[in-house]
Amino acid sequence: MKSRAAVAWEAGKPLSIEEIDVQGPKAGEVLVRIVATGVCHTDLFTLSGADPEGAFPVILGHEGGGIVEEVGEGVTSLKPGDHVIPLYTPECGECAFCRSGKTNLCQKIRVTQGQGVMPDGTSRFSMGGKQLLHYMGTSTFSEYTVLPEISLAKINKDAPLDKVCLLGCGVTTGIGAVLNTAKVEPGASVAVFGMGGIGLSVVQGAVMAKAGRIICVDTNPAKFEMAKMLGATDFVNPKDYPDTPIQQVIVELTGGGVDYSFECIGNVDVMRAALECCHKGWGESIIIGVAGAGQEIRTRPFQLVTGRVWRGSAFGGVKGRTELPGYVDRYMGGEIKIDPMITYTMGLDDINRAFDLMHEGKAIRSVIIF
Ligand code: NAD
Ligand code: DAO
Ligand code: ZN
Ligand code: ZN
Repeated sequence: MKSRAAVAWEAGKPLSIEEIDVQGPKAGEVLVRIVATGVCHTDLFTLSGADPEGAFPVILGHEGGGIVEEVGEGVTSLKPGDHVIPLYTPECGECAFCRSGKTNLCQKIRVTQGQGVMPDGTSRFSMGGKQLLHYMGTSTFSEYTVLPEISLAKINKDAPLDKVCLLGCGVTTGIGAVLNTAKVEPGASVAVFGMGGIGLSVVQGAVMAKAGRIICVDTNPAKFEMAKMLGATDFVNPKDYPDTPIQQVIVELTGGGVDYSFECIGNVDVMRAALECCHKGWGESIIIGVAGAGQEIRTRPFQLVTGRVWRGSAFGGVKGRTELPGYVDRYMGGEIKIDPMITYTMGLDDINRAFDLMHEGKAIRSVIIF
């Protein structure tokens, strides 16, 4: 079938709106009509060429909401008409990782997903006979996309897909990092570095966890208004302290450091500051940001010897098929806020504007409506 899609032909170039060919679903696969998709910093990162796994030409996009159009042979858990959120972290329920009870990083299709193809090693996308790659197993910048059954969470049909699409990455990643990875306790102090879609969702998670002090750090003070509206208590712009390392500013502000910090930028120097602003003896720092290819983190080992802990979090530690429907219900019940995060809505033809707005620091999230 034909599908309108934004194609990334090569790194560093704008996306091209094209009419592509999409092959129907094979066994264990599902054809989905994407209704809406968010544009996340990770799409920008891959398009820039900094992503070590980035391969081209590719259909980017991983923050979608859609409706099942057709299912392949053997698919039992989904049927045409079901509303779904694509999962870049699938959940097979059978692999050692899924069964461990310790991680959400299902490995069942990890190798082929990383190569930009379906589990049988081939792509469902092409144009003029030339193969186009899948991205993160989701490729939501195409009106029609094909995913493995294990990469789809079935959700409440009443939920607006142009809002809950953000649960496919940003909002869930931030909230889950607080509730699942850090397990922030009531009254705990929290520092959040970077007030994009991820950092603001960490703020939401910290409010849900009943954290005491929620300190936001961003070099763009325009981001603080939304953080305050979501319940953050303190706001720090590193540019206001040109002579003091930001970790020292936070240690002094809190009388010893925070209980938990979250790095939501992808900057290895900020990752160090986020660890070192944690309280001696127990402070934990969670890395969410994705750093560029080849970058490394540094600190003095004594920071860890004296009780600070470094952790990482992917998709907020959330198991998509079992837990994401509950996130959708919490949005429907008013507990999770998504609408204020959507700063721009536009059609597919304007998708490059969404990338420009993110570059310029003007968008929290742009949502593309097909
Ligand atoms: P974003 O670009 O919207 O937000 C980043 C924020 O950081 C901006 O507000 C910017 O002003 C601020 N910032 C930049 N440099 C700074 C500095 N030196 N000090 C303080 N603030 C600074 O990005 P996003 O969409 O929120 O994504 C954030 C990161 O999370 C990215 O690296 C993205 O790839 C990553 N990510 C990780 C996961 C995961 O599962 N681990 C999921 C999604 C996104
Ligand atoms: O299992 O080895 C693996 C990789 C899982 C992918 C997790 C990706 C999380 C960070 C990427 C940002 C997503 C938008
Ligand atoms: Zn994302
Ligand atoms: Zn698995």
